[in-house]
Amino acid sequence: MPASVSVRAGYFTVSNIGKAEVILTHARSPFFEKIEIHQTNNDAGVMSMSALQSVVIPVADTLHFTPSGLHLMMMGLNRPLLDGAEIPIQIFFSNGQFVQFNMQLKRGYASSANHAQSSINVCSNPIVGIAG
Ligand SMILES: [Cu+2]
Repeated sequence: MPASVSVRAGYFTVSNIGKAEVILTHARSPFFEKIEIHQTNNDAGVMSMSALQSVVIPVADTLHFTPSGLHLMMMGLNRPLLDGAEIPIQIFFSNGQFVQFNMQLKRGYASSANHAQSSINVCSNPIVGIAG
């Protein structure tokens, strides 16, 4: 498997269903060496992306990780995966809480030019809630 195929983009939706703001700080999966939180930027049609240290989720707000915005950059896939495979992932918050869920590997979910490597296989949209 070529190295370039070991990078995936991860998409999901998370809602703050609690009474206090929460701050998403990082994500982990046993299937990947490293996961970063990325933001896709569209500067007059020029696409780029930047890594974020954290993302604030206000009370009652919902954060959408999508191909055109926030996404997880999942690097260093350490095992072969087939379409439809369940990928366990944990997302962590600054208050010590974390949420665990599975993402499903999907093929052909169009991605931005910056993520050409990840357009082969990416993850679909589990919806999770966090109580602040
Ligand atoms: Cu990225």
